[in-house]
Amino acid sequence: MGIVSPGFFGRRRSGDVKLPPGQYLTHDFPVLSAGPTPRIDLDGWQFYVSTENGQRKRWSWQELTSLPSEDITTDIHCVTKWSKLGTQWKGVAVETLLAEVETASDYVMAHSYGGYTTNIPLEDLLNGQAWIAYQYDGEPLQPQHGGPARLLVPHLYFWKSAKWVHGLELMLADESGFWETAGYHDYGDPWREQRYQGD
Ligand SMILES: Nc1nc2c(c(=O)[nH]1)N[C@H]1C(S)=C(S)[C@@H](COP(=O)(O)O)O[C@H]1N2
Ligand SMILES: [Mo]
Repeated sequence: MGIVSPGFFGRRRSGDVKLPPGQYLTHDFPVLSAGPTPRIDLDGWQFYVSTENGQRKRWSWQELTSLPSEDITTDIHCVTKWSKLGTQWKGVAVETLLAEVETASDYVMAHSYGGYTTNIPLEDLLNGQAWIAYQYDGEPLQPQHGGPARLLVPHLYFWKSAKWVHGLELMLADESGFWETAGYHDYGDPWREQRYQGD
């Protein structure tokens, strides 16, 4: 018999759930919004990616939802300490959208309808780590949770998952978004408990 018993790692049994430090488990789906829920009609809805050259690529609702989509099952972690396991989403991988633009940028500002912003390193949006999600639990994403579509970046604290996402601005230098300017951590890795600046 080896030193490590097979099956010891990678299991998810109740009572054996691994949460990031300081987090607790919730089964409901809290709503956290810094302002009112914007109502965006799908005919006027648009998603864009802008580059440091002033290039701007745009997708209508019809165009975005016609792109290849992925089903995502993932845990989410809010900086206010709730975590929710095994949430189910459908959306378009950010790399699918970024494949259509040329950029030398390493940083991204996500912009939401309503004015919310949050910054994320570009590499954290690639390689199956981030989506423009438009379904939750098999249903259209509800307005209070960011519908019609939100950014989903589940490996970072959930404030990085901009609801009512409107576009991604590619930037040569890092800049702070809404909560980052207010003292939240620039990066926000829940496993390193990067809640606030200096963590
Ligand atoms: N546009 C926008 N996106 C946002 C927020 C917000 O206030 N406005 N709050 C963030 C925070 S702090 C969290 S925890 C999650 C909450 O998402 P939920 O309301 O679907 O749980 O959305 C994030 N995205
Ligand atoms: Mo949050």
